[in-house]
Amino acid sequence: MTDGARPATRTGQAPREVTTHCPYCALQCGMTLRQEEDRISVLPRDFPTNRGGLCQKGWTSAELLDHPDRLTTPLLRDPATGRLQPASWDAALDRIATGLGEVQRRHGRDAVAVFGGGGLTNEKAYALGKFARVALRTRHIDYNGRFCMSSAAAAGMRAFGVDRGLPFPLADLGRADTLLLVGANPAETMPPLVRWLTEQRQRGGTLIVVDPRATATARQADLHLQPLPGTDLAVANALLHIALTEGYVDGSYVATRTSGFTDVLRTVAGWWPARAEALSGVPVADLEATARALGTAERAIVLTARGAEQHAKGVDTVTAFVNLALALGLPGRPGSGYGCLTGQGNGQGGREHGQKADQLPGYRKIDDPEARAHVAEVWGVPAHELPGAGVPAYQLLDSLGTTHGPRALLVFGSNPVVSAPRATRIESRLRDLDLLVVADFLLSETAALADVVLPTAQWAEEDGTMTNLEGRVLRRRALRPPPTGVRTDLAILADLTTRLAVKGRVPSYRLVHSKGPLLTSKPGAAAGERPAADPQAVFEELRRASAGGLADYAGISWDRIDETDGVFWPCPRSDEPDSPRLFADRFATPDGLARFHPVEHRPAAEEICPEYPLHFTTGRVLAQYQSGTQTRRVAALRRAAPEAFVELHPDLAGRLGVADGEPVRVVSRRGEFRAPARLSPAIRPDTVFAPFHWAGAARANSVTNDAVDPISGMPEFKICAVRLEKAAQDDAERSGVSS
Ligand SMILES: Nc1nc2c(c(=O)[nH]1)N[C@H]1C(S)=C(S)[C@@H](COP(=O)(O)OP(=O)(O)OC[C@H]3O[C@@H](n4cnc5c(=O)[nH]c(N)nc54)[C@H](O)[C@@H]3O)O[C@H]1N2
Ligand SMILES: Nc1nc2c(c(=O)[nH]1)N[C@H]1C(S)=C(S)[C@@H](COP(=O)(O)OP(=O)(O)OC[C@H]3O[C@@H](n4cnc5c(=O)[nH]c(N)nc54)[C@H](O)[C@@H]3O)O[C@H]1N2
Ligand code: SF4
Ligand SMILES: [Mo]
Repeated sequence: MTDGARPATRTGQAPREVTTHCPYCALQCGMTLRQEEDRISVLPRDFPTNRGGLCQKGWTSAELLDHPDRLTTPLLRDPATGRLQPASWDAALDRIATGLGEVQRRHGRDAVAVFGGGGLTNEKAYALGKFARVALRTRHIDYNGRFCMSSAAAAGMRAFGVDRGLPFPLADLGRADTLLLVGANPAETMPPLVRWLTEQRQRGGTLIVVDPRATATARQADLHLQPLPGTDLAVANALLHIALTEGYVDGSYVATRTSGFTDVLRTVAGWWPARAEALSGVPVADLEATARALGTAERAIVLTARGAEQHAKGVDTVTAFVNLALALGLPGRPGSGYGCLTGQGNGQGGREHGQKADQLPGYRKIDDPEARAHVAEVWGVPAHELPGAGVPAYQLLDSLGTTHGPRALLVFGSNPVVSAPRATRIESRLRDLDLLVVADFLLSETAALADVVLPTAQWAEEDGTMTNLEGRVLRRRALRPPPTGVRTDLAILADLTTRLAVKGRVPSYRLVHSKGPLLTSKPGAAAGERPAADPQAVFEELRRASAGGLADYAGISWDRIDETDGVFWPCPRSDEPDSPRLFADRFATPDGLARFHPVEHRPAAEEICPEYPLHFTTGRVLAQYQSGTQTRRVAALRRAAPEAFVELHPDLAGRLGVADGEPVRVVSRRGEFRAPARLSPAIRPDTVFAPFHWAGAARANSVTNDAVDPISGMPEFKICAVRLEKAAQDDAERSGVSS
């Protein structure tokens, strides 16, 4: 094994205490990490978003650093036994370079694909996109952000010309007179954010939550609308209908700051409140109260999250809420606006720097000749050699190993075996690959299928930047170097590029370029001499690549971030202020006007029927994170949320003869999973809910639908048709309890 595991950032003694941010969600709570002897502790830190608050995941985040399950050596699948065996870095990198070379020689460049994650730092997201396009020269790169943010991103782009989750600082929530949360459960998904909701209500504001379940968030609301999953679009159109008839529309704002309102008038005219009530189950009186609370407020904010977005009509649903916000004159008005609650740690930055199939750094479009020329210049390659657009995540995963799809895949920062929709199918696609490479610090369910597993550094072991849900660029700081045998993702990309070059896959001019660090240093350079593995050097290149783009980071430096509480993009110049609030004077569209788009309700991709008579929806619990690879291994979190469950209403349970805690089987056209029933009056009686954090027989994604939004490619995680059976029953008896 070489000792090149050390990242270039490892200079001198690692600090004993660093100010940094939580590794998990997009709130990116400020924390201090302290190392005393062998003990690493997490201390809360006063930061503008969390004000000293942390959730249980944040408090326990350091536990994984020295966890016994931690990967500390590469693993290679032994062809004789079929088992993963420890191997040297040289052997692992050689196996990958040879394998990628073979696949590309036989099937062409696009036969290799890259899958990234919204948890990667900006530097890694950028390097990964560049690695795909410059070193592998494949068009196939996409990432798990498609599952997360893409519908709100697409809706924001088409309405405002830019996609920044919150176009205002989070603290604005605390001062809103009316706050509408649609399909968001921050009490579990971003607990420290609740302080802003509490402040809002203490100031006399009105909180309205739209969720099919009376969640911990909805229980704090003044008004809870409990629609059937998948009917938010109709609810939004009805709210705009009421706003029109009751005179809440801001005519002068609509006239001077927007275009396209007349087309929207036509569609919402048909959405009289009783029609929306019949479809969604939300009483007319509640719709009217909501429209009134928004329409009469001085400061009103509308926020969406995954409940509204993870649908095959997610873009149109978000657009309907954006239309409502625009008609009321909210975006750009001080203290008001529309925003989306970004989810993953770097969900925002991860979607700006080139991990998306159709995108280049700075949120540039890969099919835009000017964008290509700019980025090619920074990268030192001819623009015509940059590949074109690939395909969105689900389409990519579903094509793997097939006659028309990639035959090799590299995964950085995602666990699709648990988190992809219709996961049984995706798992089998992954098994069909000629070569699966996974970089992770734990053996995730996806890594367990890999031919090569590369042990990578954790968040506290490398520097970098993250962009939080407000578009605020933050510094993540290393407390200590990675353990022996472990390399950072950037070092892995640099080392892989070198191997590819040695194997003759990458012409050397791409490797050594005078304009700054490319992916690696010269082939054969001494271990540790990897400018491309230095995150700050990568950030400097990212600044140049993003300059002039929508997400312009050119004026942001690590020093500037250090001197402030983070820097909001766009920030084109280092000597000018950043942009905490957008849209005060104009939108990012060519004419500066926000655009209305008429949108119509349509049914879910899969509707209930006698065989599958229940609506199934999915989401999160406080103590587990995403595919659970990390949090299922933390003792305190396992105690708090030990296993999957199926939430159902006592009336439904009564009809099915299911008792609380009894194991049930949830069955859809695509598969089934099992978990104990959890009876709760908080859910609609026609709907069943399960969290998606567990694997194997308890994997909720074995049943979810893989229908995707036609614009964003986001899967319909939030609704499909299922039936429920007692799991104890014999297969032969199954059908009896299904309605
Ligand atoms: N504890 C924890 N926190 C997390 C995460 C985690 O895994 N665990 N993940 C992070 C990430 S990546 C993300 S994206 C965010 C997600 O944050 P949220 O969007 O808050 O989380 P979800 O639980 O997926 O969905 C929110 C709510 O949508 C509701 N819902 C389901 N179907 C519908 C529908 O059709 N309409 C409406 N209006 N609501 C519906 C669900 O009942 C659920 O309460 O959380 C982040 N924070
Ligand atoms: N049914 C259902 N399914 C869903 C959702 C839902 O609401 N319902 N939500 C979707 C959403 S919003 C999301 S965001 C996805 C998330 O689902 P995934 O994409 O699976 O996300 P994670 O579980 O965070 O996976 C991250 C993996 O990368 C590793 N990792 C973490 N940081 C790094 C790093 O810096 N480098 C490397 N190399 N590895 C790292 C972790 O150990 C973990 O194994 O799930 C989606 N799936
Ligand atoms: S809310 Fe999110 S960022 Fe804050 S401590 Fe919890 S997981 Fe970490
Ligand atoms: Mo997400």
